[in-house]
Amino acid sequence: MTKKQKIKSSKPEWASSGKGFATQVLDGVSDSTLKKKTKDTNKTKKITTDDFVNGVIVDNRTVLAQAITLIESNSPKHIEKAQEVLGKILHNTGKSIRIGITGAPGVGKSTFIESFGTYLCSQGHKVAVLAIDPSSSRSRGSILGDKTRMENLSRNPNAFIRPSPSGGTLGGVTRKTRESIMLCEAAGFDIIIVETIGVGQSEITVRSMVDFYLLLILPGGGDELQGIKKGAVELADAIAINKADGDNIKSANLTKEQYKQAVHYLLPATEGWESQVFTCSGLTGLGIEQLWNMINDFEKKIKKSGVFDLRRREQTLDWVYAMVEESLKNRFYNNSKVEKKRIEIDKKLLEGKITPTNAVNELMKGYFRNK
Ligand SMILES: Nc1nc2c(ncn2[C@@H]2O[C@H](COP(=O)(O)OP(=O)(O)O)[C@@H](O)[C@H]2O)c(=O)[nH]1
Ligand SMILES: [Mg+2]
Repeated sequence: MTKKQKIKSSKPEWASSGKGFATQVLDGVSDSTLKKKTKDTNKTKKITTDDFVNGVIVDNRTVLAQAITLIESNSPKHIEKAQEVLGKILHNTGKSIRIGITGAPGVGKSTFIESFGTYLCSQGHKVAVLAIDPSSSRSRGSILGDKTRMENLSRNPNAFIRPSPSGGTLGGVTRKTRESIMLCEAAGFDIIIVETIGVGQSEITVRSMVDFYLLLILPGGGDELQGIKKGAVELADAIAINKADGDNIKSANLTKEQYKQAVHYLLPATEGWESQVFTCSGLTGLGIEQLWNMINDFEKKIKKSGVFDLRRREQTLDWVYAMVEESLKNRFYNNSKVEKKRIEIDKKLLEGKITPTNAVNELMKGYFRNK
Protein backbone atom coordinates (compact mmCIF):
# COMPACT_ATOMS: atom_id res chain seq x y z
CA MET A 1 0.00 0.00 0.00
CA THR A 2 1.35 3.44 -0.84
CA LYS A 3 1.58 6.27 1.63
CA LYS A 4 -1.06 8.14 -0.33
CA GLN A 5 -3.57 5.35 0.11
CA LYS A 6 -2.91 5.16 3.83
CA ILE A 7 -3.64 8.83 4.30
CA LYS A 8 -6.78 8.65 2.25
CA SER A 9 -8.11 5.62 4.04
CA SER A 10 -7.73 7.13 7.47
CA LYS A 11 -9.16 10.57 6.87
CA PRO A 12 -12.66 11.40 8.15
CA GLU A 13 -15.06 12.53 5.46
CA TRP A 14 -15.40 16.03 6.89
CA ALA A 15 -11.71 16.82 6.60
CA SER A 16 -10.80 18.69 3.45
CA SER A 17 -7.89 17.67 1.32
CA GLY A 18 -5.22 19.51 3.33
CA LYS A 19 -1.73 18.14 3.37
CA GLY A 20 -0.11 16.85 6.51
CA PHE A 21 -3.29 15.53 8.05
CA ALA A 22 -2.51 14.06 11.47
CA THR A 23 -3.95 10.63 10.81
CA GLN A 24 -1.16 9.91 8.37
CA VAL A 25 1.12 9.14 11.32
CA LEU A 26 1.43 5.44 10.87
CA ASP A 27 4.68 4.49 12.59
CA GLY A 28 4.49 1.18 14.31
CA VAL A 29 2.47 -0.79 11.77
CA SER A 30 4.17 -4.11 11.55
CA ASP A 31 1.33 -6.49 10.99
CA SER A 32 1.04 -7.51 7.39
CA THR A 33 -2.59 -8.54 7.82
CA LEU A 34 -3.49 -4.97 8.62
CA LYS A 35 -1.56 -3.62 5.68
CA LYS A 36 -3.20 -5.99 3.29
CA LYS A 37 -6.71 -5.54 4.47
CA THR A 38 -6.92 -1.77 4.69
CA LYS A 39 -8.72 -1.41 1.37
CA ASP A 40 -11.12 -4.21 2.12
CA THR A 41 -14.50 -2.89 3.18
CA ASN A 42 -14.78 -5.63 5.79
CA LYS A 43 -11.42 -4.79 7.25
CA THR A 44 -12.54 -4.71 10.89
CA LYS A 45 -13.49 -8.35 10.67
CA LYS A 46 -10.08 -9.41 9.57
CA ILE A 47 -7.92 -7.56 12.04
CA THR A 48 -7.32 -9.71 15.10
CA THR A 49 -7.99 -8.56 18.64
CA ASP A 50 -4.25 -8.42 19.30
CA ASP A 51 -3.69 -6.35 16.16
CA PHE A 52 -6.17 -3.84 17.52
CA VAL A 53 -4.67 -3.86 20.99
CA ASN A 54 -1.06 -3.54 19.80
CA GLY A 55 -1.94 -0.89 17.22
CA VAL A 56 -3.86 1.22 19.69
CA ILE A 57 -1.16 1.02 22.34
CA VAL A 58 1.57 2.28 19.97
CA ASP A 59 -0.85 5.02 18.87
CA ASN A 60 -1.12 3.87 15.30
CA ARG A 61 -3.78 6.32 14.15
CA THR A 62 -5.18 4.08 11.44
CA VAL A 63 -5.69 1.25 13.93
CA LEU A 64 -7.08 3.66 16.54
CA ALA A 65 -9.63 4.95 14.02
CA GLN A 66 -10.50 1.38 13.04
CA ALA A 67 -10.85 0.37 16.67
CA ILE A 68 -13.29 3.24 17.22
CA THR A 69 -15.19 2.13 14.13
CA LEU A 70 -15.32 -1.35 15.65
CA ILE A 71 -16.78 -0.11 18.94
CA GLU A 72 -19.27 2.05 17.01
CA SER A 73 -20.59 -0.96 15.16
CA ASN A 74 -23.92 -2.36 16.31
CA SER A 75 -23.29 -5.82 14.93
CA PRO A 76 -23.15 -8.45 17.73
CA LYS A 77 -19.95 -9.93 16.29
CA HIS A 78 -18.22 -6.57 16.33
CA ILE A 79 -19.53 -5.78 19.80
CA GLU A 80 -18.02 -9.02 21.09
CA LYS A 81 -14.67 -8.29 19.51
CA ALA A 82 -14.75 -4.68 20.69
CA GLN A 83 -15.25 -5.89 24.26
CA GLU A 84 -12.28 -8.22 23.91
CA VAL A 85 -10.15 -5.31 22.74
CA LEU A 86 -11.36 -3.05 25.55
CA GLY A 87 -10.76 -5.80 28.10
CA LYS A 88 -7.14 -6.02 27.02
CA ILE A 89 -6.46 -2.30 27.11
CA LEU A 90 -8.34 -1.69 30.35
CA HIS A 91 -5.19 -1.30 32.45
CA ASN A 92 -3.94 1.40 30.06
CA THR A 93 -7.03 3.57 30.49
CA GLY A 94 -8.04 6.26 32.95
CA LYS A 95 -4.83 8.26 32.94
CA SER A 96 -6.08 11.36 31.18
CA ILE A 97 -7.91 14.45 32.26
CA ARG A 98 -11.33 14.43 30.61
CA ILE A 99 -12.79 17.81 29.75
CA GLY A 100 -16.35 18.41 28.57
CA ILE A 101 -17.16 21.52 26.54
CA THR A 102 -20.76 22.54 25.89
CA GLY A 103 -22.57 25.51 24.46
CA ALA A 104 -25.28 26.55 22.07
CA PRO A 105 -24.64 26.15 18.34
CA GLY A 106 -22.59 29.11 17.11
CA VAL A 107 -21.15 29.99 20.53
CA GLY A 108 -17.71 29.14 19.15
CA LYS A 109 -16.98 25.68 20.57
CA SER A 110 -15.10 24.36 17.56
CA THR A 111 -13.05 27.53 17.16
CA PHE A 112 -12.26 27.50 20.87
CA ILE A 113 -11.27 23.83 20.89
CA GLU A 114 -9.05 24.48 17.89
CA SER A 115 -7.16 27.17 19.84
CA PHE A 116 -7.18 25.36 23.16
CA GLY A 117 -6.13 22.05 21.60
CA THR A 118 -3.35 23.67 19.61
CA TYR A 119 -2.08 25.37 22.76
CA LEU A 120 -2.13 22.08 24.69
CA CYS A 121 -0.23 20.31 21.91
CA SER A 122 2.38 23.08 21.97
CA GLN A 123 2.81 22.34 25.66
CA GLY A 124 3.69 18.75 24.84
CA HIS A 125 0.29 17.18 25.45
CA LYS A 126 -1.58 14.73 23.29
CA VAL A 127 -5.16 15.81 22.74
CA ALA A 128 -8.13 13.76 21.56
CA VAL A 129 -11.37 15.54 20.65
CA LEU A 130 -14.55 13.47 20.60
CA ALA A 131 -18.03 14.74 19.89
CA ILE A 132 -21.46 13.85 21.10
CA ASP A 133 -24.07 15.17 18.76
CA PRO A 134 -27.61 14.09 19.54
CA SER A 135 -28.78 15.69 16.32
CA SER A 136 -26.25 14.01 14.08
CA SER A 137 -28.60 11.24 13.00
CA ARG A 138 -30.90 13.89 11.60
CA SER A 139 -28.53 16.58 10.38
CA ARG A 140 -25.48 14.45 9.64
CA GLY A 141 -22.84 15.54 12.11
CA SER A 142 -23.66 19.16 12.69
CA ILE A 143 -21.04 19.65 15.42
CA LEU A 144 -17.95 18.76 13.51
CA GLY A 145 -19.43 18.67 10.07
CA ASP A 146 -18.19 22.12 9.25
CA LYS A 147 -14.97 21.80 7.35
CA THR A 148 -13.48 25.16 8.22
CA ARG A 149 -13.07 24.61 11.97
CA MET A 150 -10.28 22.60 13.63
CA GLU A 151 -8.34 22.42 10.39
CA ASN A 152 -5.08 23.25 12.13
CA LEU A 153 -5.70 20.97 15.04
CA SER A 154 -6.58 18.09 12.76
CA ARG A 155 -3.18 18.51 11.11
CA ASN A 156 -1.33 18.49 14.41
CA PRO A 157 0.39 15.12 14.92
CA ASN A 158 -0.37 15.31 18.65
CA ALA A 159 -4.11 15.68 18.08
CA PHE A 160 -6.82 13.24 17.15
CA ILE A 161 -10.33 14.40 16.24
CA ARG A 162 -13.28 12.10 15.92
CA PRO A 163 -16.77 13.29 14.99
CA SER A 164 -19.81 11.92 16.75
CA PRO A 165 -20.99 8.44 15.84
CA SER A 166 -24.09 8.96 13.75
CA GLY A 167 -27.45 7.49 14.47
CA GLY A 168 -28.67 5.49 17.40
CA THR A 169 -30.04 6.42 20.78
CA LEU A 170 -28.29 8.76 23.18
CA GLY A 171 -27.56 5.65 25.24
CA GLY A 172 -25.79 4.10 22.28
CA VAL A 173 -23.85 7.27 21.54
CA THR A 174 -22.86 7.45 25.21
CA ARG A 175 -21.43 3.94 25.23
CA LYS A 176 -19.55 4.60 22.03
CA THR A 177 -18.08 7.86 23.30
CA ARG A 178 -17.05 6.38 26.64
CA GLU A 179 -15.40 3.46 24.94
CA SER A 180 -13.69 5.82 22.49
CA ILE A 181 -12.31 7.71 25.50
CA MET A 182 -10.84 4.42 26.76
CA LEU A 183 -9.21 3.71 23.39
CA CYS A 184 -7.73 7.21 23.16
CA GLU A 185 -6.36 6.93 26.69
CA ALA A 186 -4.76 3.61 25.84
CA ALA A 187 -3.17 5.30 22.81
CA GLY A 188 -1.53 7.77 25.20
CA PHE A 189 -3.75 10.82 24.85
CA ASP A 190 -3.45 12.61 28.17
CA ILE A 191 -6.17 15.16 27.47
CA ILE A 192 -9.58 14.14 26.18
CA ILE A 193 -12.03 16.84 25.12
CA VAL A 194 -15.66 15.89 24.66
CA GLU A 195 -17.66 18.46 22.73
CA THR A 196 -21.43 18.68 22.61
CA ILE A 197 -24.13 21.19 21.88
CA GLY A 198 -26.05 22.19 24.96
CA VAL A 199 -29.42 20.72 24.24
CA GLY A 200 -31.57 18.65 26.54
CA GLN A 201 -30.07 15.48 27.86
CA SER A 202 -26.69 15.75 26.16
CA GLU A 203 -25.24 18.09 28.82
CA ILE A 204 -25.98 15.60 31.56
CA THR A 205 -24.55 12.85 29.40
CA VAL A 206 -21.28 14.73 28.96
CA ARG A 207 -21.10 15.63 32.64
CA SER A 208 -21.40 11.93 33.42
CA MET A 209 -18.20 11.10 31.54
CA VAL A 210 -15.81 13.99 32.22
CA ASP A 211 -13.80 15.33 35.15
CA PHE A 212 -14.02 19.02 34.29
CA TYR A 213 -16.97 20.60 32.59
CA LEU A 214 -16.87 23.94 30.77
CA LEU A 215 -19.91 25.85 29.57
CA LEU A 216 -19.40 28.41 26.82
CA ILE A 217 -21.83 31.31 26.57
CA LEU A 218 -22.04 34.50 24.56
CA PRO A 219 -21.67 38.04 25.85
CA GLY A 220 -25.04 39.64 26.47
CA GLY A 221 -27.26 41.40 28.94
CA GLY A 222 -29.48 40.20 31.74
CA ASP A 223 -31.94 38.57 29.38
CA GLU A 224 -29.21 36.28 28.22
CA LEU A 225 -28.70 35.16 31.79
CA GLN A 226 -32.35 34.17 31.98
CA GLY A 227 -32.17 32.35 28.71
CA ILE A 228 -29.51 29.89 29.81
CA LYS A 229 -31.02 27.02 31.69
CA LYS A 230 -30.15 27.06 35.36
CA GLY A 231 -29.50 23.33 35.14
CA ALA A 232 -26.77 23.83 32.56
CA VAL A 233 -24.99 26.40 34.73
CA GLU A 234 -25.23 24.16 37.78
CA LEU A 235 -23.34 21.39 36.01
CA ALA A 236 -20.41 23.60 35.04
CA ASP A 237 -17.05 23.80 36.81
CA ALA A 238 -16.33 26.88 34.74
CA ILE A 239 -18.38 29.26 32.64
CA ALA A 240 -16.58 31.05 29.84
CA ILE A 241 -17.99 34.10 28.14
CA ASN A 242 -16.63 33.49 24.67
CA LYS A 243 -15.99 35.88 21.76
CA ALA A 244 -14.61 38.46 24.21
CA ASP A 245 -12.85 40.34 21.44
CA GLY A 246 -13.32 43.56 19.44
CA ASP A 247 -16.58 45.31 20.20
CA ASN A 248 -17.69 42.50 22.47
CA ILE A 249 -15.11 43.04 25.21
CA LYS A 250 -17.19 45.42 27.31
CA SER A 251 -20.36 43.39 27.24
CA ALA A 252 -18.39 40.19 27.86
CA ASN A 253 -16.95 41.68 31.05
CA LEU A 254 -20.41 42.76 32.13
CA THR A 255 -21.80 39.28 31.51
CA LYS A 256 -18.89 37.85 33.47
CA GLU A 257 -19.81 39.93 36.52
CA GLN A 258 -23.44 38.87 36.26
CA TYR A 259 -22.55 35.20 36.12
CA LYS A 260 -20.08 35.55 38.97
CA GLN A 261 -22.92 36.76 41.13
CA ALA A 262 -25.30 34.10 39.86
CA VAL A 263 -22.98 31.17 40.58
CA HIS A 264 -22.67 32.27 44.20
CA TYR A 265 -26.22 31.14 44.74
CA LEU A 266 -25.72 27.75 43.18
CA LEU A 267 -24.34 24.58 44.65
CA PRO A 268 -20.87 23.84 43.28
CA ALA A 269 -20.84 21.37 40.40
CA THR A 270 -17.88 19.63 42.02
CA GLU A 271 -17.54 19.35 45.76
CA GLY A 272 -14.71 21.52 47.01
CA TRP A 273 -14.40 23.56 43.83
CA GLU A 274 -15.89 27.00 43.38
CA SER A 275 -17.18 27.32 39.81
CA GLN A 276 -15.12 29.87 37.90
CA VAL A 277 -16.31 32.53 35.50
CA PHE A 278 -13.95 34.03 32.92
CA THR A 279 -13.87 35.64 29.49
CA CYS A 280 -12.23 34.05 26.50
CA SER A 281 -11.89 34.18 22.74
CA GLY A 282 -11.16 31.31 20.44
CA LEU A 283 -10.07 33.89 17.88
CA THR A 284 -7.52 35.86 19.93
CA GLY A 285 -6.60 33.12 22.39
CA LEU A 286 -7.75 35.13 25.40
CA GLY A 287 -8.41 32.90 28.40
CA ILE A 288 -6.83 29.77 26.91
CA GLU A 289 -3.81 29.68 29.21
CA GLN A 290 -5.97 30.74 32.13
CA LEU A 291 -8.30 27.82 31.50
CA TRP A 292 -5.44 25.36 31.42
CA ASN A 293 -4.04 26.70 34.70
CA MET A 294 -7.53 26.48 36.14
CA ILE A 295 -7.91 22.86 35.11
CA ASN A 296 -4.54 22.00 36.64
CA ASP A 297 -5.56 23.70 39.84
CA PHE A 298 -8.89 21.85 39.80
CA GLU A 299 -7.22 18.51 39.23
CA LYS A 300 -4.72 19.06 42.03
CA LYS A 301 -7.38 20.14 44.50
CA ILE A 302 -9.95 17.49 43.88
CA LYS A 303 -7.44 14.69 43.55
CA LYS A 304 -6.14 15.63 46.97
CA SER A 305 -9.61 15.61 48.49
CA GLY A 306 -10.48 12.28 46.89
CA VAL A 307 -13.41 13.76 44.95
CA PHE A 308 -11.71 13.05 41.62
CA ASP A 309 -11.47 9.29 42.18
CA LEU A 310 -14.85 9.14 43.83
CA ARG A 311 -16.50 10.78 40.83
CA ARG A 312 -14.74 8.46 38.39
CA ARG A 313 -15.88 5.42 40.37
CA GLU A 314 -19.44 6.72 40.54
CA GLN A 315 -19.40 7.49 36.83
CA THR A 316 -18.36 3.93 36.03
CA LEU A 317 -21.01 2.41 38.29
CA ASP A 318 -23.71 4.76 36.98
CA TRP A 319 -22.74 3.86 33.44
CA VAL A 320 -22.96 0.14 34.11
CA TYR A 321 -26.37 0.37 35.78
CA ALA A 322 -27.70 2.69 33.10
CA MET A 323 -26.74 -0.02 30.60
CA VAL A 324 -28.41 -2.67 32.78
CA GLU A 325 -31.60 -0.60 32.79
CA GLU A 326 -31.49 -0.10 29.06
CA SER A 327 -30.88 -3.77 28.47
CA LEU A 328 -33.78 -4.79 30.74
CA LYS A 329 -36.06 -2.32 29.05
CA ASN A 330 -35.17 -3.62 25.61
CA ARG A 331 -35.73 -7.21 26.68
CA PHE A 332 -39.08 -6.37 28.15
CA TYR A 333 -40.39 -4.50 25.13
CA ASN A 334 -38.94 -6.95 22.62
CA ASN A 335 -40.42 -9.97 24.40
CA SER A 336 -43.06 -11.51 22.14
CA LYS A 337 -45.37 -12.50 25.03
CA VAL A 338 -45.23 -8.95 26.37
CA GLU A 339 -45.93 -7.56 22.91
CA LYS A 340 -49.09 -9.66 22.65
CA LYS A 341 -50.19 -9.01 26.19
CA ARG A 342 -49.82 -5.27 25.71
CA ILE A 343 -52.56 -5.18 23.08
CA GLU A 344 -55.00 -6.72 25.57
CA ILE A 345 -53.85 -4.65 28.55
CA ASP A 346 -53.81 -1.35 26.65
CA LYS A 347 -57.39 -1.99 25.58
CA LYS A 348 -58.50 -2.77 29.13
CA LEU A 349 -56.73 0.31 30.40
CA LEU A 350 -58.35 2.63 27.93
CA GLU A 351 -61.77 1.12 28.64
CA GLY A 352 -61.27 1.72 32.33
CA LYS A 353 -61.40 -1.98 33.16
CA ILE A 354 -58.05 -2.17 34.88
CA THR A 355 -56.03 0.21 37.06
CA PRO A 356 -52.59 1.36 35.86
CA THR A 357 -50.88 -0.47 38.75
CA ASN A 358 -52.65 -3.70 37.93
CA ALA A 359 -51.79 -3.22 34.27
CA VAL A 360 -48.11 -3.12 35.29
CA ASN A 361 -48.56 -6.25 37.41
CA GLU A 362 -50.19 -8.11 34.54
CA LEU A 363 -47.44 -7.13 32.09
CA MET A 364 -44.73 -8.16 34.55
CA LYS A 365 -46.44 -11.47 35.15
CA GLY A 366 -46.58 -11.96 31.41
CA TYR A 367 -42.88 -11.24 31.13
CA PHE A 368 -41.56 -13.29 34.05
CA ARG A 369 -43.83 -16.25 33.52
CA ASN A 370 -42.03 -17.23 30.38
CA LYS A 371 -38.55 -16.69 31.78
N1 LIG B 1 -15.62 37.27 17.30
C1 LIG B 1 -15.48 35.96 17.47
N2 LIG B 1 -16.11 35.09 16.65
C2 LIG B 1 -15.97 33.77 16.86
C3 LIG B 1 -15.16 33.27 17.93
N3 LIG B 1 -15.22 31.92 17.90
C4 LIG B 1 -16.01 31.58 16.88
N4 LIG B 1 -16.47 32.69 16.23
C5 LIG B 1 -17.36 32.71 15.08
O1 LIG B 1 -18.62 32.17 15.46
C6 LIG B 1 -19.14 31.29 14.48
C7 LIG B 1 -19.41 29.93 15.06
O2 LIG B 1 -18.21 29.32 15.48
P1 LIG B 1 -18.05 27.76 15.74
O3 LIG B 1 -16.70 27.55 16.32
O4 LIG B 1 -18.40 26.99 14.54
O5 LIG B 1 -19.19 27.53 16.84
P2 LIG B 1 -19.83 26.16 17.39
O6 LIG B 1 -21.09 25.92 16.64
O7 LIG B 1 -20.10 26.43 18.83
O8 LIG B 1 -18.82 25.07 17.19
C8 LIG B 1 -18.13 31.29 13.34
O9 LIG B 1 -18.55 32.19 12.34
C9 LIG B 1 -16.85 31.78 13.99
O10 LIG B 1 -16.01 32.45 13.10
C10 LIG B 1 -14.48 34.21 18.77
O11 LIG B 1 -13.76 33.89 19.72
N5 LIG B 1 -14.69 35.55 18.49
MG1 LIG C 1 -18.91 23.34 16.05
